[in-house]
Order: sequence, then structure tokens, then C-alpha cells
Amino acid sequence: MVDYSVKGQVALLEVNNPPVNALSTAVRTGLRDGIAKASKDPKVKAIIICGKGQTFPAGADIREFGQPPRAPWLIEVGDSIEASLKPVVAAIHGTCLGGGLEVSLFCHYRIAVKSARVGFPEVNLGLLPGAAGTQRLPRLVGLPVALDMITSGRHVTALDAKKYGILDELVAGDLINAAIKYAMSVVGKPLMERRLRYKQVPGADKAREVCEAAMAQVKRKYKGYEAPVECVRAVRASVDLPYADGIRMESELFKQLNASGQARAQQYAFFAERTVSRWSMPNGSYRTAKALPVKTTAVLGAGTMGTGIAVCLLSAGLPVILLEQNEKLLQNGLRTIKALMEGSVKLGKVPMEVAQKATTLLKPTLNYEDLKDVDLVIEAVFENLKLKREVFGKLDKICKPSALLCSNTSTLDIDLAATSRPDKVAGMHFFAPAYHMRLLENIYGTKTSFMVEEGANPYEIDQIMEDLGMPMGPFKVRDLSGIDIGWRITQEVAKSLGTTITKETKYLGGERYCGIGDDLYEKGRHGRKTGLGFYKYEKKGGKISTPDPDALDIIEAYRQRRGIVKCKISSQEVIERQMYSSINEGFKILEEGICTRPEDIDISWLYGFTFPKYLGGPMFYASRIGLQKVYERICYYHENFPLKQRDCKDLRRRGSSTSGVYTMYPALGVVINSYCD
Ligand code: 3H9
Repeated sequence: MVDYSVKGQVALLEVNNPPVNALSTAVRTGLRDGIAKASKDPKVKAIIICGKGQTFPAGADIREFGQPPRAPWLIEVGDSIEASLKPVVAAIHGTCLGGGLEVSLFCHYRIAVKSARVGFPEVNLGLLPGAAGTQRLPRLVGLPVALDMITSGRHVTALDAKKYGILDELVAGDLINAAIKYAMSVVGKPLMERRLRYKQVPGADKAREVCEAAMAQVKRKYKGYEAPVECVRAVRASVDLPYADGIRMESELFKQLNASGQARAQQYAFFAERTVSRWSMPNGSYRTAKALPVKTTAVLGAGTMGTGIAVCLLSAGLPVILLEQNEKLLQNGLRTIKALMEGSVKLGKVPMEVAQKATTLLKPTLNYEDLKDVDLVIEAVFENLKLKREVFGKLDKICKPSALLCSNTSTLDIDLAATSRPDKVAGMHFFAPAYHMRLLENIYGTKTSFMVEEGANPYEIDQIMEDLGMPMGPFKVRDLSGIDIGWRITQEVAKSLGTTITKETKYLGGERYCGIGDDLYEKGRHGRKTGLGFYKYEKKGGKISTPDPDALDIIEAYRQRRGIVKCKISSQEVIERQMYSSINEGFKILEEGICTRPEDIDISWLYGFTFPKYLGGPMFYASRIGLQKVYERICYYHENFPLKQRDCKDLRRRGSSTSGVYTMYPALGVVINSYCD
């Protein structure tokens, strides 16, 4: 796991644990033994630590976190590196992350190739750097940079790392040759001043203000997450406590976080993200599928979704032809795209050069003929089957035969888009805002407004779900995506069922129908875009939502018309009815074979609905609560309220079985239903 060799007067310790050279027990042992061996060898004057293959160690081995800890601890290995009487140089390439960066901070010198990146991503796993990183990085670079890196988990380029003082030198050409030369150049120089434990944190006199500001920021920015808060506390200890006490505090906080449900969920999400990339379907898999080349694209419709999709494509550097039906709508769309691009640059999500290039990549048009050479068309016109069919008919005639014709529909049956190339027609459902959400898929939503019909207040429901960790409650989301969109969808669904929706409609397709959205729609309350929806906004298209008594009056009038007696719904019930119906849907999706693994569903929620990573996803959440309990509550709601959800056989089987309900998630050893008996 650590290859030892001597080149001239330099001992080379090459970590060899593909794919990312994670610091497993064997690697830690190899490093400790290698340092001891090199220290004893009189021929050796200096030592280099580096990674074989694609990277310097990218961190501790996450798979070991769920297992009983095994010596040697990374921090002991680090202590032996720092105590070495021969200079130790970290020679960095690839990604030097987490425990890998900590190892390098124990080394006396750090050099890297320009393409390398360094960082402390532990916070994304619900942790903090636990091998002295929170105590040593501030001593090297000061509090502001250390706090930023440790609480954000961001990767820093080698160039910036050199600027901050993390790296001593950037090298070109062969890294090992450069490292040997560098190591020999520092032989004989005093090592004491290179040992970070003896350094004072620069700017310690401002520690209180800096740390308090950082704490306020992480509480606001990462609301509900425990790790960023503890990261700030640990970093603060680098100023408040002597080194050894700071290390003890870091270790305590690390252990507490690692034992928490949040860390389990975030580590589960890390592996789930990688699992879902290995997809397979009856007609192929990630191994066999070949991506079609897409060099030019077109978006139809410059409304909320169309402009968002265009920004998404432009940010990826793809040329976009934007088509609308008249000049006014087209110009509105162009203005929106410009504003969204500028906003993305301001937030640091899109580099300035990409935004500037986007202006040359975007071509507005009113003419379908301009789409004849594009490789990919995404239509985002109104959710109206007749209109969509017309659009697909035109596209089919005009676009080249190899062009992919996609619909951003969330509900309409894609098979109804009659074309001569059904194999090139697909649903491509973006989640709003399309330029921000990472999920591109068709998935079912939930209908939480049922609860409002019975008496709950939409603002309370949003608050309860936001307190649980959702960045936006379901009614804010409905305002964002447009109440008119929901209205159009249900009109189309009704049409496809051969019926129409009236004020009296209580059931649609055998499921309970709630008409509150229709009443809001009729009053012109279409959500953010009109400045009024479930909430009131500061302006049309505004983002600042305030509860609106007029919306509550509309809801109350609806209840009275329907003869519904308002009842009180507890916070627990709100959470259960929202979450458990999603869990039930999740099991139905597995049962129907739409997804094959619970990870697919959880990642859809993490990417599509910004479900908090610290809860892992609805399926992981269910496994933590216990499927039996979830099942019992679903049965209760099913019997007591005519809810939309059908019973799911698989959940029933698992929920009512006393054994074999849970299996151990193989990667982590955490309790998660792995959906394989
Ligand atoms: C830490 O260091 C704590 C310390 O402070 C203190 C300890 C006391 N362990 O992402 P990829 C696997 S916490 C185990 O597809 P890429 C990954 O599952 C750690 N396995 O490649 C996948 O396996 P598979 C702090 C790991 O090139 C394969 O490697 N470090 C680890 O797109 C390839 O991964 C981090 O959080 C690991 N640490 O991206 C870094 N890392 O093929 C986490 C990866 O079976 N890692 N694997 O699915 C990453 O961010 C990315 O993997 C990296 C490479 C950027 C390195």
C-alpha cells in the first residue's frame, strides 16, 4: 500500500491504494513504517511522500468510518512525520484532500504541480478534519482562509494554495524529479520553524470577531447542518487553546459528529451519488451506452423553464437557438437569460468568461427553419398536449433525422408526441430553477395541498418542512414553478381522462382532487411571476415572500364552498403526511421497476428537490425511522383520509415483516434497506 524506494539520497514513500489512494489502515501503517525506515537509513538525507497513479491521497478511507477504529491513527502517523529529523516533502498531484491534506501539513514542505487541487471536504460528509487539520491550517494561513476552506469544503487550485501559503512551490515537468531536487535543496535547513504545531495563528487578535462572523454565516448558509458549526468551533480552538488541547477538542468533536445521524446520511449520500452513476436498463447500461454528440441545441419557449434551460445549456458552453412565437416574448426571454447569467456570475456559479461567451452562443429566432441543423431540441412550451403535438409535428418535418427531440414535460405521455422518429423523442424534465438543480428526470411529485384543504395553513406547512431541512417549503416551490403550470397540467390530465374539472370536482382519475390551486389561478395568482400566489412577493418575479391574508381568504372560501370543517393538523402529522407519502411513492417506483435501487430515489430528491443531505434522502430517512413504523402510519392515513397514495405491496411486506426488513448497506455498514432480499 506504500511503496518504499531510495533514489540517490532521498527516500520515496509512494502511496499505492487506487483509485484515490485513500488513507486506509494499511496505508497509515505503510507511511508510519516508511518514515521509521528512512529515519534509520544513514544514506537517506530527505524523504518524499507522494501518491502513485492519479492522485496524492484524497482523504481518509470513508468506508472505514462505519467500522471499529484501527491503529495507527492518522494523527500519530502525522506526528512521526513532523518529528522526523530529516526533511519530509509532500509532492502533490491530483486531489490532495481531507486526511491527505492533513498528511501534507505534517510534512515540512509542500510542492505541487499546477493542476493539483487541495481542500478539506470533510464537512460534506458531516465531519470536520479530524487529524489536526483544524489546528494546523489556521497556523499556516490564518483564520479567514482556514475557516472558509474548512466550512465550505471547496477545492482550492494549486495557484491559490500557493498564494495562501499552503504550498511552498509549484513545479513543472516530472513531479518526482522536481521533488527530489527540491528535497535535496532543503537538506540541512532548520526544521523547527517548519513544524506547524509551534507556530502562532496569524491575526489571532481578531479571532473573536472573525469566528463569530463565520459562525453567523454558516448558521445562515448551511441551516440545519451540524458539521459546519462544529468546524468553526474547532478552528476557534486553534487560537483559544494550546496545540495539544486544541487537538483533543478537535478529536472529541470529530467523534461526536461521526456518531451522528447526519454524518451517516451524508456519507450514505456520497456513495449513493456514485452508485447511481452506474445505471442499468433493460436495453443497456452505463458500460455499453454511447453518448450522442451534441454540438448545437435549441430551446422552444422563453418562459420560466425555457429561459432556465437555455441558461443551463449556455453555462455548459453549448450554442442555443431560442425560439418564441412573437418578438415581445422573445425579447422578454432574452432579458431574463441575461439577468440569470449575471446573477450566476455574481454568485460565483458561472465564470465571467463563460457568461461573456454565452452572449455569442445565444441566437434568438421566431423561425422554425433555423432549427434544421441542431442536434438537440428541448421544447418548454405550455403543458398543453395539442400544442405540444403540433410543435413535435413541425420539429419532425424541419429537424435533421438524427436530431433528438425532447419535451420538458412533467406529466404528459411522451409517446403521444407523434413523429416519424420515436426512438429520438424523449422526456427531459428539468427541475426549477433549471440552471441550478442537478436533476434531469421525470419523477412524481406529492400533493401536499390536501392538508391545506383540511385546515392547515400553507405558511405553517412551509415552515415545518423548512425546519426539517428543506430549503423551501412546498408552497413556495409551487409559487416558484408557477400555479398556472399546475393548473395546465391538471386540465390536460382531465382531458386525457375524458373529463373536465369543475368547481365541484372532488376526485380525478380515482384520486382525491384539491381545487385550491384552481381558485388561486382564476384570481390571477400564478406565483412569483405575477407577484402573487400562495404568498405575496415584493414585485412581479420577486423572491421575497410574505404570507398574504388574501390567499388565506381564498382558501377559507374554498373550504366553505366545499363544506369542509377546518381542523388542526400537528407538526408531526404534517411531516408524516408529506414525507411518508413520498416514501410510499418511492417504494411504488421500485415495485414498478422505474428505479432499481433506493439510492436512485434518494439522489433524485437530493438533486431535484434539494432535500437536505444530512437526512440522506426519503428512503434513507425511512430506514432510520423503521419501515414498520412508516408502514403503520401510512396505513393509518390511508384508512382515515382518502389520500392519493395507493398501498405499496413491497412496503407492506417489509413493514409487516419482523425479520429481514433491513439489510446492511454494504459500503457503510449503516442500517439501510438495500432493496435486495
Ligand atoms: C477525511 O479525510 C477525514 C480526516 O480528516 C480525518 C480522519 C481521522 N474513501 O468520486 P470518484 C471511491 S474524510 C473511500 O468516482 P473522481 C469512490 O467511492 C475524507 N473511497 O472519482 C469511488 O469508488 P467506486 C475526505 C473513496 O475522480 C472511487 O473512489 N475526502 C474515497 O470523480 C472513485 O471516486 C473526501 O471527502 C475515500 N476518501 O473524484 C474526498 N474517495 O468506483 C472524497 C473516493 O467503487 N472523494 N472513493 O464507486 C472525492 O471527492 C472524489 O472521489 C475525488 C475523485 C475528487 C477524490
